[in-house]
Amino acid sequence: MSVRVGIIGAGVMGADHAATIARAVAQAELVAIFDADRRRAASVVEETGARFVAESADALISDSRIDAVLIASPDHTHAKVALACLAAGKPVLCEKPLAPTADECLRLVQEEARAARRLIQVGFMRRFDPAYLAMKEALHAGEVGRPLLFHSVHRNASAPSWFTSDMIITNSAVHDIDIARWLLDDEFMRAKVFTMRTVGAGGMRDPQFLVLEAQGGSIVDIEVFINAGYGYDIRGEVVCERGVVTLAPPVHVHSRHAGSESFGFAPDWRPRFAAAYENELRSWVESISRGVPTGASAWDGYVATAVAEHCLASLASGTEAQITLAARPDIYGPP
Ligand code: ISE
Repeated sequence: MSVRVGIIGAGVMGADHAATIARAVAQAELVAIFDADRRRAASVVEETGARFVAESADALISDSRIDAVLIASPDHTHAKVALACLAAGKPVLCEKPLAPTADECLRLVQEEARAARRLIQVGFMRRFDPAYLAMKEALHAGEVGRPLLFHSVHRNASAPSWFTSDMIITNSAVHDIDIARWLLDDEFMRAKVFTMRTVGAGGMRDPQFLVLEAQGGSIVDIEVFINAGYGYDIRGEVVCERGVVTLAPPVHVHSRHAGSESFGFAPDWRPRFAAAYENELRSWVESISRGVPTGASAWDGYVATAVAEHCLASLASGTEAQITLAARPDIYGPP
C-alpha cells in the first residue's frame, strides 16, 4: 500500500523532494502539490506526474487522498503548517528548521507530547548521509576513544539576496548543531559566536564562527561561510583520545592535468546530499508504513533552534551564552 504524499512549498527544496519521491521512493505516491505561486505548483505537478495542484495548504492537509505531508515552504510558515498536520493526525516531514524560534518549536513538541505520538520528522538529512553515517559508526566502534573536539565547516558558494545574518545560524548552522549532537550523543551547555571582517554586503555578518561546549566535556567549533564563492564545501573532523575520524567527501574522481590535480565542488547542497535526501525520504515513507518514527524528531528540531537562538544571543551580546532547554518529554526517549 503506497503512502500518498502531499507537498507544501514548490520552491527549491519542495521541487527537489517531489522529483526524488517520483523517481526513487517506490513506497510513495506523489498526489498533490501546493504553493502560493500556483504556476510553480503546476510546474512541479507536470514534471513529476503528481495528481493535482491543491487549492491551499489546509485543503491539502485535510484531503482524504493524502496520508502524509512534506513541508518545504518558507521557514516562518513551518510551525503553523506542522500544527495543522498534527491536528489532522497526519505524519509530516518538515524541512529544517522546524521553526525559526524555540518557542514555536516547543509548541509543536508540547502538542506531540499531549497526543503522546510522534508525527513530526525534521529534515536534518545529514543523519542519512553515507559519509556522516560512516563517521558515527567509526566513533561507536571505539578504537579512537572518546571525542574531544568536532570541527565542522559549512561553506556555501553564495546565498540568495533574502538571506540574513541571523539565518546563517537559524537556517544553515542548525545542520552542524544537529549533526554534532547526533555524532557526539551529547547536549550543549555554552555557546560563543565570533565574527570577523565580513564578506557579505548590506550588513551581512559572514562568515560566522560558533564555539559550543558539550556537557560531556568536548568542544564543537562550526565555521559557517555562506558566500565562500568557490563551491559547496562541507567538512567535518572529530578529534578523539586515540585518533581522528574525518568526513570523507563523496568525491568520485580526482583529475590530474597540466601539472596539477583537482576535484570539483558541488554548486550547492542538493548534489552533495542527493543520497542523503533519497535515504531520508525513503526512510520517512517506510517509517509511516511501519508506524515507527525515524530521523530527527520535533525535540531535535527544538534543540537545534534553541541552541541557534543562544548563538544569536551571544552574537548580539558579544559574550558567552549559557544554554538552557525545556524538559524533554518522555515520548522522545531517554536523553
Ligand atoms: C539550506 O537551506 C540547506 O539546508 C543547506 O543544506 C545548507 O547548506 C544551506 O546553508 C541552507 O541555506
